[in-house]
Amino acid sequence: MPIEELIKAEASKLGFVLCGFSRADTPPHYEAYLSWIEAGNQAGMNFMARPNAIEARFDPALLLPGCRTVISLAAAYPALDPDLDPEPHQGKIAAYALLPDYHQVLKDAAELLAERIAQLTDQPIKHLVCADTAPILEKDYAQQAGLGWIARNSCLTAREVGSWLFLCEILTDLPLNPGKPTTNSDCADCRRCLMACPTKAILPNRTIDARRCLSYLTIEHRGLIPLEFRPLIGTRLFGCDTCQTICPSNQRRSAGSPLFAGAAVLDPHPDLLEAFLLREEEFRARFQNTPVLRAKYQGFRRNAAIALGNARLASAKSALQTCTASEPDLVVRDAAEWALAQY
Ligand code: B12
Ligand code: SF4
Ligand code: SF4
Repeated sequence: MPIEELIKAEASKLGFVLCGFSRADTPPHYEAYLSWIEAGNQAGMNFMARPNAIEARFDPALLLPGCRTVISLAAAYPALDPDLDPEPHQGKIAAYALLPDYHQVLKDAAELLAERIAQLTDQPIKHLVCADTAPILEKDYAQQAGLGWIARNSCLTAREVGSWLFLCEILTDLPLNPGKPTTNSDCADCRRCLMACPTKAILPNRTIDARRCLSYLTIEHRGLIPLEFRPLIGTRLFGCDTCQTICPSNQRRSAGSPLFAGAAVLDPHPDLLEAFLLREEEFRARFQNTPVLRAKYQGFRRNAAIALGNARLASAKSALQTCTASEPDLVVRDAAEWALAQY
């Protein structure tokens, strides 16, 4: 059996649902990334625009000297049950964040795969694992390797599993035969994600204006959220799944990769008032080792206050009033003041 097939079989045994190979060349849509940065679409994510990150995305050999192949891997996470609508007093956490932190889970599995590749080839290989941890255009390489297409909602989408996927790569000096890039997309004339996006953050070239995206605003953005977006946040506490939930490619519900089998799963719809009242140590304990920590305590409570304002929960009014009177954190206090003004 060719080495590429053996590697795919090992990847599948380790719990990856997709695996493919591309040459470590400049990714085909590198220019689109440069224009994206030039237009400021990265918002406050300065790590997307640092000069060394811009260079590394052009040439993976700057991340791994001698790099010849990018092995793209994908693991699936379970989508939320679309019939399970939250109650008015409940918030929403995006599906990807309900599991143990994918950065570590995928990295560990990819390191094991690299070890097995070295055994298969009977030679030490130089390698670097990237699991949303390095300046590399992950979706572009995945599409080049034939894992799926970049859909209009900007997500890498595969026929078998839709877009509820995490991506990761092994950069290696091993020369492997590249796969066939995915050239077709199932989007055709569909525009559902464009219509469903509450803030119209999806750009015509399948990229996202992070300044408008609720995923960015509730996860990455530090400080006050601009007023125009606050009503559109609805009851989202962390992340946004709207442009994926609406997508016809996602209508088959996958159970997720074996990589996450048996893992503890967070409640996707926590009680909003309880979330708002969490103390810092409770926040850390509840979301320990999950992506939710990325919002930090301040961001999470800011989001919870805005969600309470949008839900106009009578039971939360006094907690919001107490917050406006005595909360030392200006960002949280501002969100609580805004929330009270919505009643
Ligand atoms: C920055 C970032 C964000 C930002 C910006 C989103 C974005 N799409 O750029 C924010 C915080 C908003 C975000 C949100 C989310 N993210 Co994010 N994010 C990233 C990150 C770190 C970089 C993405 C990037 O480089 N953006 C810059 C733009 C220019 O590049 P691009 O998005 O790859 O866009 C390419 C295409 O548009 C293509 N292109 C350009 N023109 C054209 C034209 C055609 C016809 C075609 C086909 C393609 C094409 O070229 C571009 C360059 O490669 C990646 C990890 C990584 N290192 O890649 C994860 C990543 C994209 N995120 C991921 C996830 C899970 C999410 C969320 C679903 C989380 C959530 N539920 O809230 C949302 C989805 C939002 C969305 N609709 O994209 C996954 C996506 C997996 C998948 N199936 O695609 C990734 C790959 C992380 C991972 N390793 O699993 N994210
Ligand atoms: S909703 Fe329609 S246009 Fe948007 S990504 Fe899915 S198939 Fe493509
Ligand atoms: S994640 Fe939400 S806000 Fe961002 S592009 Fe998709 S639907 Fe729009």
